[in-house]
Amino acid sequence: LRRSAHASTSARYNSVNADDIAHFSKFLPTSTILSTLPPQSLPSSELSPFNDDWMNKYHGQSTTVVRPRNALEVSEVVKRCNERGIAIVPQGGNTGLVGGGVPIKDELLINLGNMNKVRSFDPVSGILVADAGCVLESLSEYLAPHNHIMPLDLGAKGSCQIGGNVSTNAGGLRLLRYGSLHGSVLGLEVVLPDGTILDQLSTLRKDNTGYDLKQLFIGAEGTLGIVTGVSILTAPAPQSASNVILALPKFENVLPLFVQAKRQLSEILSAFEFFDREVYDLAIKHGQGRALSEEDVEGAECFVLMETSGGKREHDEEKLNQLLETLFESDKPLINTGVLSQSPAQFASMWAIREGLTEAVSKEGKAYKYDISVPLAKFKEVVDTTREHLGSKGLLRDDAVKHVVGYGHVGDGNLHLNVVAAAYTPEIEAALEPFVYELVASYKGSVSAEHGIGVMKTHALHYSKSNVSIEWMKRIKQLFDPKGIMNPGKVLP
Ligand code: FAD
Ligand code: 2HG
Ligand code: ZN
Repeated sequence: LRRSAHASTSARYNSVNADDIAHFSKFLPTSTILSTLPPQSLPSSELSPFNDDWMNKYHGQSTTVVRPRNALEVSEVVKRCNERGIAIVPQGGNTGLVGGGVPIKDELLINLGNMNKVRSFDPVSGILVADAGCVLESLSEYLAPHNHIMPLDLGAKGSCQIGGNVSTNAGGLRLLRYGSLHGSVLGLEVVLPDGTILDQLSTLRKDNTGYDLKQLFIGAEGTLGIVTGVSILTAPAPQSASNVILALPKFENVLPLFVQAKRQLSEILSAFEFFDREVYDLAIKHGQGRALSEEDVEGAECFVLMETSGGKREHDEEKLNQLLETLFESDKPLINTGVLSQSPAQFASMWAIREGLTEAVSKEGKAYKYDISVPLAKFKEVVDTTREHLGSKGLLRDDAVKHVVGYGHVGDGNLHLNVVAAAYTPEIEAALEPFVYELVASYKGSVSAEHGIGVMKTHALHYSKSNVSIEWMKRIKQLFDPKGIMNPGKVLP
């Protein structure tokens, strides 16, 4: 069904041709155009890093990638596409996990990687204005000497771009502390589908002058325009930070532990991440972080990585130690063991386990990823029910489904259910969908907590959005992009 929808969509668009390349060459240096078309005639393998997604699950067939250096160049490219009816895929670091950043067919890829300059930073307000193509980690490095940090962090930080983060409304590991990008993004510069540059690059904390248009582009996944600049409120760097990995005998203890941690740590709790035993074992098997000792993992059904960050080391350590004492001294301890980081290297290594789960899963096999919001109490039930369901279909075999694992952001109610298979097959997909989406809907959850809809979940949008909501989303799309050239086949069914 999805394939035929794509086919009929793509029939509406024109392919990039030699005249288009000649036109782009008038204002783009040759080095910023990559094409399999003449005069360059590159082998298609040179475009694979742009055509294939991070999981190697979705594959486009673009002939051409352009890498403009500023918003004016983006605007000129988009104007041409609008005139000629050429479909566009905006692309950041290509780390997305729902196939939104790669073409479905031969759309023109506009990659933002050459737009990588910080435009301004105000150390008093902490407001940073940067090109959309700045890599998240490079922005963190830029801020470090100014004693500030980005309000978001994720395992893909070394490749993902701030424009991609905004366009997916990425959540990640700091959302518990700093909230969503809908709050921290103060302004955007966007090239609209007709090439107009919408300058909303405000650096104001407060601005109630009518509709807040920028919010529409946060999480729009490139379907309404191309984000070229981002104004974002960064946070003062914490003066002290610690982390601890707690090993739990059973999942049921995660929630009381979370309640206790919030009560005792209050404002210094900055992350509360969960991963089950099976995915921890995969992380260690595939070299993500240093293994905990045998005693520390013995009898553990799952783990919680907790981080504190605050303004005074003695105060923060005292609070964390008190919490650990309470946990160990209780009559019915919620945890088996706790490993408290003792050095910056150990702090980093413990985060590396959590941040490396996605990579570990990918090294183990082909992952079907379900990034869902469900009530915290249901995290384990969702993983177990899915595993049982696959078992009942006879699919729990080494040559089919190898693992069913769960990890995620407890503080945000966001579970990452990962089904790790030997290969992507229609049989496994049919067993998982709509099964998982129906399960999520039965808990009144969301089928996409933070990764977006992309191409993967257009058919599942209705599990989390009413018909009326989808109708108004379509009207908004039509208003901004009447020709439907901006990332077609993504987000909307
Ligand atoms: P891309 O993958 O290039 O694009 C993603 C979408 O945004 C596409 O629809 C694309 O068309 C659009 N887009 C990109 N740039 C622009 C732009 N400038 N203007 C308009 N549209 C644009 N996600 C989370 O939310 N939390 C996590 O903790 C997290 N961890 C991850 C860990 C790993 C190891 C990996 C591989 C991925 C992870 N992700 C996570 C998913 C992904 O990194 C995020 O969605 C990220 O925000 C995507 O940024 P990107 O620059 O790579 O965007
Ligand atoms: C994370 O939290 C990311 O690590 C990726 O959102 C989740 O691998 C996944 O499914
Ligand atoms: Zn996540």
